[in-house]
Amino acid sequence: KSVLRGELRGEEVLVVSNREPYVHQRRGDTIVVNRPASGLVTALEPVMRACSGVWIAHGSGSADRDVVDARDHVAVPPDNPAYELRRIWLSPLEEEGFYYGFANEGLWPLCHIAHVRPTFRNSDWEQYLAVNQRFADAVVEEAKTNDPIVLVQDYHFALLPRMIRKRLPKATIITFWHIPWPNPEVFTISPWATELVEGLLGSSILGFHTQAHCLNFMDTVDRLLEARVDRETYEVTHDQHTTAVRRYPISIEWPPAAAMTAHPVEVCHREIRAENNLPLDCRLGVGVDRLDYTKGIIERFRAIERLLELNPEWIGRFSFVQISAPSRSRLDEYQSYEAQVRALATRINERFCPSGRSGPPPIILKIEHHPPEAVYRYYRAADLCFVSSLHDGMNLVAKEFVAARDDEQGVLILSQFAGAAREMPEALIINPYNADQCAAALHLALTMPAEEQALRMRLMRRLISEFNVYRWAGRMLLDAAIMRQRSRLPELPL
Ligand code: GDG
Repeated sequence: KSVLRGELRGEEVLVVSNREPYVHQRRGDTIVVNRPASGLVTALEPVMRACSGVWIAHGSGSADRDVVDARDHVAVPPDNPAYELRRIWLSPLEEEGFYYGFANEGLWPLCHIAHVRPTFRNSDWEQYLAVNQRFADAVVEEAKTNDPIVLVQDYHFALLPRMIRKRLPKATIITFWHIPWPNPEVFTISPWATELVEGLLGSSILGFHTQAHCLNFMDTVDRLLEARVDRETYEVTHDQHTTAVRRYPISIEWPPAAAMTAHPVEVCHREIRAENNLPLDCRLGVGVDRLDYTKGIIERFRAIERLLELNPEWIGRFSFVQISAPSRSRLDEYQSYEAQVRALATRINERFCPSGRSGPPPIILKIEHHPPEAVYRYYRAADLCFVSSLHDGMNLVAKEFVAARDDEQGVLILSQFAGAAREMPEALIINPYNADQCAAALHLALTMPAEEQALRMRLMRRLISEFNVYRWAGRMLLDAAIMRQRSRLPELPL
């Protein structure tokens, strides 16, 4: 944290993200402030606290301004204001086209290999363009200097870097793409592939979670544009501007906030089983995801079914709690995914725990938002955590489970298709499409000796303690600071 403060001293920092770090809701005459559960907010909040800049975000509840506190500028955090939140209110048409349409029906499936076809509509593109322009206007309005550091977050704002660059040519623009970047064959499916890539190349630094995503991006540029792509220095020069393409694997807060580990592991173990009507000796697995088709929840349940087929000794002795926060539920694809998840859980439970027969069901499905402390109680109560993403930029749940286990027990089963698998090979790495392999991993996890669990857990905890979220933000800002210092050097008369 102190490194961050040092690098940021005297610099103006602006953050742009779709989601706001605090949601202000009206309850009668009072205003209740909530912090949404989001890895991105956790990662950037310390940066903003350190530099007292401005965070520009889409005001949640745009559609219903009566229930939100509709001020454009608010000082946050509410208890100890350190920076300013500037909210952009989107009309229903803008929200539909920009957020639901282009970002989440177009770019999200385009960038994830999850076999859901992306939908690209002209009307969505127009809103995406217009909303990116509105955010660019807001950045220019909020900037007090002509060379601020601007941190642009995610696939909602691919066009923003270039728009800002045109109006603030001296700005240092760091863009972080939180989701995977696919290969050029896939990316060029988008009718606006060239515009998107040109937009991103307005950045000074463009960050991804993995080296593979950096390389895919550079290959895409090579395919689409007249640009110089240097695969040794990871730099792309286009239109006389150079963008450094860098890997910055995101992480989580370390140590976790005290409230997350306030309940001793034994207490969590006992209470969570009691709350779910499970016997004290019932083995427990946990999954935590937004209810999203990229997370492989169906494949996870099939693996549990396969475990019970292959190792029937676990029937009635193992339960899996799936916590799923509803997400993007206005979209058909998400509604139908939820229906499939519910139907599969019911079928598996009926098969192994028919109604009338007592005993723990194989799957306990909780489709509702849980406060982060409640999620951590499950992490601490479980024997294993199962992350089965079909494709995932990083996956913070895997890291949170490890951070939660200060008792050095518990087994992480982790998809080879999540960025996190590159950093934590000590997890049981699986292919979520291979039900038999996943079932074998579940059995292995349930029978793993305590010493081996501790050995694996210690290695993963060491990684996260060192490469925590402050390091993620700090490394990006340090690279930006070096870039700025270099650009201020006088030109040599040679
Ligand atoms: C994108 C990329 C990348 C989930 N359900 C509940 C809940 N969560 C919390 C988890 C975790 C966060 O949401 C999810 O983070 P992930 O990283 O797993 O996934 P995405 O939301 O898809 O995030 C991803 C990330 O950006 C950061 O760059 O890692 O690859 O797709 O913190 O705990 N939290 C609460 N209740 C829930 O029901 N409180």
